[in-house]
Order: sequence, then structure tokens, then C-alpha cells
Amino acid sequence: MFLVSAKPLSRAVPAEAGVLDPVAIEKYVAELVIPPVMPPDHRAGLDVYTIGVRQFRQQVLPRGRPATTVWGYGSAGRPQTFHYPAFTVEAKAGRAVQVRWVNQLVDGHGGYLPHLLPVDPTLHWANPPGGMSGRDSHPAFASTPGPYAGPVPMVTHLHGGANTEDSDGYAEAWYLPDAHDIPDGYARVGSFYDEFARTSQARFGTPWRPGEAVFHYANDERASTLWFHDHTLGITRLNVYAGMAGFYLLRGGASDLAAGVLPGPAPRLGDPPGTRYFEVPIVIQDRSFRTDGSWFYPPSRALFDGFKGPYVPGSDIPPIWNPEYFANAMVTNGQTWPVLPIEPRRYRFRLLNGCNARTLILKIVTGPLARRPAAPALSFWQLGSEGGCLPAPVRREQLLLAPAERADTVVDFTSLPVGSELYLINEGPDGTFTGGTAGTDFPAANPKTTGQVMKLVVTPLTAGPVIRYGYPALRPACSHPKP
Ligand SMILES: [Cu+2]
Repeated sequence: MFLVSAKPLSRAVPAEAGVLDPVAIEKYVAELVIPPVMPPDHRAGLDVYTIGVRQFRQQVLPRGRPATTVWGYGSAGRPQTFHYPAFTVEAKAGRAVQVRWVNQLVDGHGGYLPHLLPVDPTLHWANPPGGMSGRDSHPAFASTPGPYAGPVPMVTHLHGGANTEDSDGYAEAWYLPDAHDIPDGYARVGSFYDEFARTSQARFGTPWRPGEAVFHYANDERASTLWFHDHTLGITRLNVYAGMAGFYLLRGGASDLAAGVLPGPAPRLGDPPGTRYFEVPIVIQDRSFRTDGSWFYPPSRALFDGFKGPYVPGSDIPPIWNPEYFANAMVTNGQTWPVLPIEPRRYRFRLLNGCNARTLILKIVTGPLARRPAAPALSFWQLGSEGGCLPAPVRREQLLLAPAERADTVVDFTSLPVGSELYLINEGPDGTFTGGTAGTDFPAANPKTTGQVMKLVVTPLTAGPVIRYGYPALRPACSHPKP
């Protein structure tokens, strides 16, 4: 899914004017956003959604600092549902979901919006300007071009889904928005789009309209934590960085953990404001900002390894693309360094590493600036991974998550006095992870910035049952079919 190079060359902090110093960003101001549930259009035999991608402003940095222009998904008829990361799609095992994914990256007049981030047009990429013959290719240039400023392709991949190919979000099945000003000669769709539109319509009878694709998910796999994100050829890294990501939780069936055994609830449709949740999805992403609040992503190869050219002609080094990028701040559920008030209960945390290249090593500790490697204050009980629940819970002092990996965990806060403060920290490296232990084999991430993720503050217990099950007595109810 993400392109990961083996070269241990990358630097975490770009030496570029106008980049916001992450040390200056106030931490633990905003309360963690727990994404609500994505509302379906209707549920009639299957769950039917229309999910668009739009450009909007969101307070990613703490209040008092500028908002950030982001791209995010939402229910197309409900403007208030657009958020980065997306509201969560709740799916049931054995019950199909249909999503009409709409590219709404247009302005108020229906004209296309250019990318928020620098697109390197010299890569093997979607390449709409190449037209029908040159799309999804590696275009030739006589001299070094600037970034691509045209209409932006998208196609959504359900990561972890057992999808048929016409619904999988193939990198070459992208499509532009249905804008009125697409330049003449541009390809409007990728080279697999038309074939998939035909096969999908033949199977499901649902036509794909311009600027859209209709994907069907059978949900006939094991219950697990899935997520969706953009997957367009050659710009996946940029579309995801701009904000195109969300959770898709598949529940139920013989492979799920027994209902009522684990901490909950998770958000449900129609919850009144202020509802407390004890199952919380958490996506952690590294991001850099400019001082005006906009996303920063390296606009030049020189920020990767200092190579200043020649690019085209003269070498085959792409002028803009960075093989890997490690941003300098941590964003969790769409906000820098949030705080989560917790009760002295057990919580279910579904953790997702949504970074482009950064491997996370997560721990829960009592002080954010503790010497690395830090002594964990609490363990994670890992119940599940990308493939669904494990044969038995595993106690982990730390969680290692590579990009796109998920861990389904329970953390027990029941013994903590009200007022206790804990921190979710990251001891993965500020660069390529090549194995080993923080402090021995590589320096842990900067304890002042990328080495911190989220604060947890214990607040008084509210009404509601405190489930008194215990580990290791808990036995998952899932069945593991023999291979
Ligand atoms: Cu993926």
C-alpha cells in the first residue's frame, strides 16, 4: 500500500523555511475526537452509502492557531459528517455494504481543485494529462517540470478487505471529479476503471456515474479492524497525507469476540452528545505544518538526501518525490497531541498506524519526557490484529505497528486514582525502522515531539456497568478454522 524504501537516509525535520516548529505547538489542549458512525443512505438488504471526498478546513492544531485545509470523507448528503479522519463505517459480518465513492474535489463553481501537496509528475503515476494512451505511465519530460496542478484523481481501497477486484480500489482504477473544466485531452479515468465499471454493473446492476465508483463489500471475512484510504497510482502518499483515511469496523459472525464481553460501547448512530465511549478507534499519523496551518510535505528531492539535481534531463532522480518522509508532529484522530479523559475502567483501543513511512512503538507511561526506553506504566492486552482476533489475548508492554497495521487492544485503568495522568508515547525511530530496540539499535523518536502521541487523564467513574471480567480468564469466543 505505501511505498517504503529500504534506504536509511531520511531525516525527520525538513530544513525548509516556513515550517512550523513542532516544539512550539501546545500539547494536550483538545479532547480526542472519537469519530461518530458514518450514516448510511439506507439499509435495505444491504447497507448503502454515498461517501464523498471534499476539501474543507479543520482545527488540526490547537485552538488559537490557524485551521488546516484538509481532504476528508463524509456522507455526501450531510455536510456536517465530513471529517478527517472519516466517520467510521460499521459493518456486520455476512451483510453486504455498497459504497458510492464520489470525488468531490471541486470548488464552489464546480471547477476542479488542485492538490494541496506537491505532486511529482515525473513518476510512474496516474498522469491524467497523458490522455488515454499516456495515463498510468511514466511520462517523458525534456526538462525538469514543476508540480502537477491539474484535477486530482482518487480511488478508495478498503485495507484488509477481502474485496473483488472491481471493488478493491485498484491503483489504475482512479477517476477525476466530474468538474466542468477538465482540460481537453486529459484522461478522466484510469486504465482499469471502464472494465471494472462494466463488470460491477453486470454483477450488481448499479451504474457508475462520472466522478464516482460503486464498490461492493461482501463482508464474508473474519471480524476485524479495517480502514479505508486513497490508493491512486503515484499519489497515494499525498492523498492519504491530505486526510483521506477512515475506519471500517467489521463485527459479528463466528470469528468475532463475544458481544458484551469487551469494553464498550463504541459510537452508534443517533447517540446523544456527551455519550461516553469505552471502545475507541485511534489513528496515529505524523504530519508537518507550515506556520499558516497548512500541511507541509517536502516540495523537493533535496529535502530527502540533499540531491539538488540535475534531475530531468541529466539523471533519473525525480525532482520532487521523496522515497520516504518522516513528519515532525503527531496527529491523532485529526488533532495534534489530543487528550482523552478516561474513567477508571477497561477500554478497548483499536490502534492504527496511519503514517506514510513511520513505524510506531507505542507505550503507556507516567511521564511524557521519561528517558527512552521508558518503563511502561500499563500493558496493552492485544486481542486482535489485521486478521481479526488472536487465539488468546497477548500481554504487551509495547506495541510495534508498521504503516497501515492495526492492533485491537484492551487497557485496564480500573486501579488508577482520579486525577492520574498517563501518556501514550512512541519510541519508534524518526526514520526508517530496520529492527531492534530503541536506545540500543536506534535513537527513539524525539521525546519532545514525535515521541509523544496522546495524554490520558483519569476522571470520576460515571453511571453504567463496569464490566468485571479479567485477564487471563477472558477467553475470546472466536473460532480459528484450521488452514
Ligand atoms: Cu492500504
